Amino acid sequence: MREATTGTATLSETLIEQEERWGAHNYHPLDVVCTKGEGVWLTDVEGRRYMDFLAAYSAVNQGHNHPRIVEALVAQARTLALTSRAFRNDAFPPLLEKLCRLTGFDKALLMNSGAEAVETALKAMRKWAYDVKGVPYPQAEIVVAEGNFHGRTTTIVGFSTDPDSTSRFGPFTPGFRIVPYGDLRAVEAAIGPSTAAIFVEPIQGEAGVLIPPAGYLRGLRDLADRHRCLLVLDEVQSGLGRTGKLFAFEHEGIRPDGVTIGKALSGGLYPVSAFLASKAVMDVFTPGIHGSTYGGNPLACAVASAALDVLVEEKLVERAATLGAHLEARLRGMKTEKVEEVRVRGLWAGVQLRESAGPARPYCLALKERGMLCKDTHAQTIRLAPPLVIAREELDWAVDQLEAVLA
Ligand code: IF1
Repeated sequence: MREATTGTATLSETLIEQEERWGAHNYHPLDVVCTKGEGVWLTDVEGRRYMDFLAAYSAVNQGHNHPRIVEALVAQARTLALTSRAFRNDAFPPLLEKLCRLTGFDKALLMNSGAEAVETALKAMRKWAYDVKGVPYPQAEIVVAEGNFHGRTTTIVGFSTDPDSTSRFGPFTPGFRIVPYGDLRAVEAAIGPSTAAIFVEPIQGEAGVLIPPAGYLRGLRDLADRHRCLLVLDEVQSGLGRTGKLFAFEHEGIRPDGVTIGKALSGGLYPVSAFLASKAVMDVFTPGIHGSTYGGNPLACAVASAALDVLVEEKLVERAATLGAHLEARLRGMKTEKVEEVRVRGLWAGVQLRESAGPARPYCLALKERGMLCKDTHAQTIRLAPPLVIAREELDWAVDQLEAVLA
């Protein structure tokens, strides 16, 4: 419940105070209290408009409150929202087919959050190792990368190397081998007879939009094939158009055995995630061994179906490629002494500041004052990820703002 504004406090201040008083302090958000979203724009409770350059970490690739996805959500909510998987529903089968045909994977398993899709993938990798590869139980190992971000469950944070994620949440799940990101030799050295899979992000998001050396994914594919283990990629953030391809792995012309997606699968309207895989991998799941009350519910399926239609029909993947090239050229052309490195893939960029420029957060605060919202990561990187529906002029305006605060 919103309390009445008291004294001279603004509505924003009142709401922030209420949140701090009653909520857990597990975030440190920018102090902008949003109340409305449309396309690339967010409006706060004071009526100020901001261009959204985070896009809810790529969940709103299709733009905020895309009318077509909203329509699908409302229509389905009026009809049938949830059955659980104890019964079948008529929105689920068509979504499965659409998803598999679009992505080229044999089978899909629907969950809700990205972390749940990752947990599903981890279970699949391990069970495949026992059932198909013949690894002695329970010795399966999964090779993962330093600097990874795959979600917040206790198993997932257990193989994180970020002290914030792991801090005092142990004891952790065993069976993970952590190797430096981008280093094929380290991966090969970590592979043994009990290796179930290699599991990485094709581009590391939280680590600061880190793009691995050319040939890395192709090398991982090759290692997985030679050592008879799976290659599974986490495309929860990089997938569904962000990098200028439907999947980031397409940049190296490879196909993994499985992939996790989430975020933009619903265009930001509802939590929907999935694990997509080859039949050989997905067949390790048998009735009763994995699931979720909300996974594959009609509302989620209707929303995801519309979100995929928007992605395809509005050619958002192609758009990310074209505008991404423009973004890269503009970022590289910025007149500033403060930038150490610019990393761009599609409409996804990490602008890494020099040590001397200080932390990224004050620059994000300055951008907020100029009407542009983005988020720092790893202290010295400004991360840019606008909705893929952004117009070229809007993109130019945003880079102008960035250039101004970095001048
Ligand atoms: C938060 C980061 C982004 C992800 C990949 C799985 C998940 C994520 C590659 C889990 C989630 C989020 C969650 C969000 C912050 C965020 C994030 F900075 F922490 F790394 F996007 F860059 N795989 N990423 O990036 O998906 O369970 O959250 O649906 O506040 O934790 P989820």
